[in-house]
Amino acid sequence: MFKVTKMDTIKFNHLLSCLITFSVIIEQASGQNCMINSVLCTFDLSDPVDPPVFHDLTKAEIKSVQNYLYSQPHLRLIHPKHANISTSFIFGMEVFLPPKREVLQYMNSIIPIDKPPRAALVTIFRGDIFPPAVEEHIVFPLPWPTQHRLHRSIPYHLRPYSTIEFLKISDFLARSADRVLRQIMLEMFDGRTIGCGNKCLGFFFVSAMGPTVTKIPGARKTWYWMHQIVEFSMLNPVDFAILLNENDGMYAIEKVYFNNMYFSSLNEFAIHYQNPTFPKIRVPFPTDNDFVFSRPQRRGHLFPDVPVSPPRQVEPEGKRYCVRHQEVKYMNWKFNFRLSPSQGPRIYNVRYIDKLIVYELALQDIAVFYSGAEPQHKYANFFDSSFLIGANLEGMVPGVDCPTGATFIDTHVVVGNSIKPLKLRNAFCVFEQNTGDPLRRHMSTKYGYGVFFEGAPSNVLILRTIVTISNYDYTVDFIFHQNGVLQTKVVPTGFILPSMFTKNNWSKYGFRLNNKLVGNLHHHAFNFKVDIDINGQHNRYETMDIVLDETNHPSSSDPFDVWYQSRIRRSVKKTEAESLLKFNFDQPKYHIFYNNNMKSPEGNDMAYRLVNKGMSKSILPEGIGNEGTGAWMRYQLAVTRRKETEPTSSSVYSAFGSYNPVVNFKTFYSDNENILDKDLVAWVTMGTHHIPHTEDLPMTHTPGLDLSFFLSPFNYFPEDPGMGSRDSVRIEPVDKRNLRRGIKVDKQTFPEKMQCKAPIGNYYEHILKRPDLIFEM
Ligand SMILES: *[C@@H]1O[C@H](CO)[C@@H](O)[C@H](O)[C@H]1NC(C)=O
Ligand SMILES: *[C@@H]1O[C@H](CO)[C@@H](O)[C@H](O)[C@H]1NC(C)=O
Ligand SMILES: [Cu+2]
Repeated sequence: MFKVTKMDTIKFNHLLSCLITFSVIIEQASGQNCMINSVLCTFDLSDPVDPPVFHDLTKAEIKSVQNYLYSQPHLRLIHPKHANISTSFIFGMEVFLPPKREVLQYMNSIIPIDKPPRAALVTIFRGDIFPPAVEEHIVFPLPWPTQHRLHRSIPYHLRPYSTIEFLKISDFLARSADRVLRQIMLEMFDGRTIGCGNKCLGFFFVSAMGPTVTKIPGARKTWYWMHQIVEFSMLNPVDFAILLNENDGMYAIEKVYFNNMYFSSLNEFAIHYQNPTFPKIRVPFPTDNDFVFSRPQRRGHLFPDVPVSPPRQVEPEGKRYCVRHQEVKYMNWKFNFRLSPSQGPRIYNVRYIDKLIVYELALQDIAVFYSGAEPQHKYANFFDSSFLIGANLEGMVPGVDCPTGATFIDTHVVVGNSIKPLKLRNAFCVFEQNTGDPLRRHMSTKYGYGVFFEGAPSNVLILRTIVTISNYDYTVDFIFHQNGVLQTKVVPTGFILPSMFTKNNWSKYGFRLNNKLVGNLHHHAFNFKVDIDINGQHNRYETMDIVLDETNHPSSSDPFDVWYQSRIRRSVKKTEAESLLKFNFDQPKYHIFYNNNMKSPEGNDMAYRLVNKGMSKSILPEGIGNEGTGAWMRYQLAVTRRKETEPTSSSVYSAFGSYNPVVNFKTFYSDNENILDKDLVAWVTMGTHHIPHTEDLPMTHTPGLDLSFFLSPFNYFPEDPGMGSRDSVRIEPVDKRNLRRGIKVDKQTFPEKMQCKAPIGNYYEHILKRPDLIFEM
């Protein structure tokens, strides 16, 4: 069907002015392409003039918020180009949603009423005031704001990382190291931090040392760790790190770490280095060529024997879903989605056959807690929202990250040292996919059972983002199944963060991966907010405990003989404390949510069940170090009463922790409120412990690492709503008693009659012409 007609090779300059050859196969097909758009509804991926309630800030809204704020003299805002940490500048902004009550009123009103006004939550760094602070302001109404009010003010030492500060810090570190250690770095690490040509050494942020770690109120210190800058830098560390005190924008080196030794300054390190007994090490600079182990590139035993194209999905009669202003319709499903620049993807107003199931399903934070012998790993407790999960989206590549024919959606954010709203290209993709599995099937060939085959293929709609936080990439999928099941799935990939092999006590923390690396043990954890609304907002959370049942044994001659089986013991949770789940294998149970006033004709509670198939256990003691900042990691499920004042379980202020975190999830449940027949939120935590192994080099592959939780109807429908799928197939004899009269096939769709060509992606052509569409130059 496809012919390789042209092998096109171009070259372009890449960061650090190394030349990279980029080869691409451009496909061309003859004949008519299949329909690209939906046959069922219309697509509109443009920025709307009148955005729906859940829509991200549009480019026009961002600009008008900026114009409004820059005209407020008391904010003393400085253009980000000229800003520094001692001035006032806009760090970021996102849509500030109206209260749920107002949104529901608007959505449920029979007569049309005004849409609740839109507002923006703007984060402003106020280095210009005393004491300095991070201020969050609500700016409203959009699109033409006339007012703003202070939402909260956060101590400046808890501020998240900003490009403006990072640039200054890397410059400070590079200059300091070059001034004192130029010769030493050349000798040991074969490179320089300044004027380095193609042998550059760079510092990467690793471990935040806030008040909870240092036990010093107001502390803001960070370990920066030296790497050889070669593809991929994180796999080329040297065992050298600097602890920087960065509390008030006056940067000071507090400690220097090298090879299991600590020094109080670069000078002290330099003096010790001159001692003939100093344990010098030599790490040659890797040549940046095809043979560098850390460069991910096709190699090894190639397969298949010759290049043959892989299978590809086609949509023979066009798309069966549509996307319009961040709203998706697919089969019986309907939902809105958006990207929080700080916390990442979220979906809202999820409905099945028009009935609300979930008001909000939102990623809250991604944490990675490392272990190691050296300070870089020992204290590396990452809360990725402090790096801005959403604003870090790097865009997805059709044909690899999502199918070629997927619908790609851009969004706009305000970041770093630019005033122009940044377009995040291919931030989301939406596609329908045939998973290749049956959604259901049964084959009955014997007369005694009835003779038939009935089955339906599993076709699902997926809304996907892939967030890249430094070395790791996380695929976040919301998967809509035809039978009313909603799956949320996270899959890690990307690079591990290993340490350099030294004579240190490393073996407790990982395995030696090659002559220079040890892969450090770490724990990935993901938290999601699930604002479940089953038949309204008055919901119960109940567990159905599977417990031992002792019954009598009628067929036994001994009247005291006992027969064991299992039984269901229903346990309605009345308080938040009762809802906290620490998974126990000895206590199997279902977790269900329902409205107690809505019974099915059979008298059952019409419920949805939450199934967490991605559980892991955090073994850290509670409340010590950074654990307390991520209190959500303690439970695989916690159910709390929904409050407008508890919108998220984490915040961009988590990195430096605090004795009193800005958002402390513990306070969500420790007030132990009544949760009986209330508007409930389920906080779901998934995770995985990762012991890196040699096959994590050069990159971590995805199979087996996927973590999912499901929301499944449970006595909610009278029977499986998936029976309505027109994708199903039934085969049966014309006459059940006489096969010779033939069989009949009941089928409504005929993809096998497809005459058209699958749509061809033109992504590679685009980026060949416009390299800036994919890389930051
Ligand atoms: C920060 O910027 C302000 C205004 O441009 C300037 O007056 C000040 O000297 C700068 N401070 C630092 C530490 O660079
Ligand atoms: C290894 O650990 C032991 C005990 O924890 C310590 O005494 C020893 O100095 C360590 N060795 C190195 C090389 O760090
Ligand atoms: Cu990992």
